[in-house]
Amino acid sequence: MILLLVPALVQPTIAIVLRKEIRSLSTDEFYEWSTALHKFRDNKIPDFTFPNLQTITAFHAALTLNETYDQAHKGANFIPLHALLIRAFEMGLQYWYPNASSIYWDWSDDPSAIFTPELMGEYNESTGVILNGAFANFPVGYVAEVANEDFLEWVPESQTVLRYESLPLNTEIVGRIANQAMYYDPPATTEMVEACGNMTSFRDFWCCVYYDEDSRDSCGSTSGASESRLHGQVHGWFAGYATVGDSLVRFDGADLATSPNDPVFYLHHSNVERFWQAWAFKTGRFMATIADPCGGYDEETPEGHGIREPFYPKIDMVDAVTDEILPDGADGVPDTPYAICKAIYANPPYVYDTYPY
Ligand SMILES: [Cu+2]
Repeated sequence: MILLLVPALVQPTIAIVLRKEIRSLSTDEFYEWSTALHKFRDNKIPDFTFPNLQTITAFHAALTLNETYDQAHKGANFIPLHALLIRAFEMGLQYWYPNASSIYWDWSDDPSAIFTPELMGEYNESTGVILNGAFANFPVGYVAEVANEDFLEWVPESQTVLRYESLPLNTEIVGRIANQAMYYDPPATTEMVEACGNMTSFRDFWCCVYYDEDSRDSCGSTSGASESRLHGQVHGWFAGYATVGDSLVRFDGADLATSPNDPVFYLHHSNVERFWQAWAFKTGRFMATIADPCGGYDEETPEGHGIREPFYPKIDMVDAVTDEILPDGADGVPDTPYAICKAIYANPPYVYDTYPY
């Protein structure tokens, strides 16, 4: 007992979070995680950049629907930006339940197996309504309504669009119709996941994760390229479509604007982050330099995705998620992919229970 206390007295220790696969949680652990998620949705955390779940959704939407470019997808920024979002989510949950973490969903292993009453819930296969479990009839805030919240004061309205009039972007209650083979390929196999682990630069790694094999040559192009079974297809696979009138509408989990409304978003992106950390431990950190802490970041990445290009909207986001691990924060340093790679490679605040390579 004394031995355990001594290190804490000598120097403040940094708690490194262990992220586990959703199916390895005990019943109590899943209960605590899902309860924390509900609290994060329903309450405001004082003095935290992302005081509730909807703020993460709105921030993701602001980056994605930026009038000039999608700063969250289709470019190298995709990996660090989503890493940051799930870290923010994790810290939000920890406010309500200190042992919570950004657990992940290893969809390369029997992906349907999490849609059970004990975990993410069964769903009605024609309406998408979640029938049971912790997220049955899980209501979420409209992004358009979230835009009225105080936290978005830093969004200059003239430049950021939170929803397009022509697209029905928001689903009031999260729903899903997983396994729609007619629209989406199933999630990647372990072999496909492992292939990305062999990439020798950050650029090749993110291109492998984001694009379908046939489209990787056009990595970074904003049109005409199809997305991979490691990310985009997985969103569509678990969320699916709803029929509204004569048209098919994406459920939140597959909608670029509102995907973080669906708790499965965080499970999926934590899995993607697990790939990144595995790649970083195997390759990235050995290639990292002061100028390029990501380890081979794409010089020719699309506009909005440069390694030192600040996120827009500009908030002190990196500080918000790194203050805990870097007591001085990164004050004065713009929020960029550079800042995230530097913070997370140098001193990762989380690790995973298993890695794919
Ligand atoms: Cu996204």
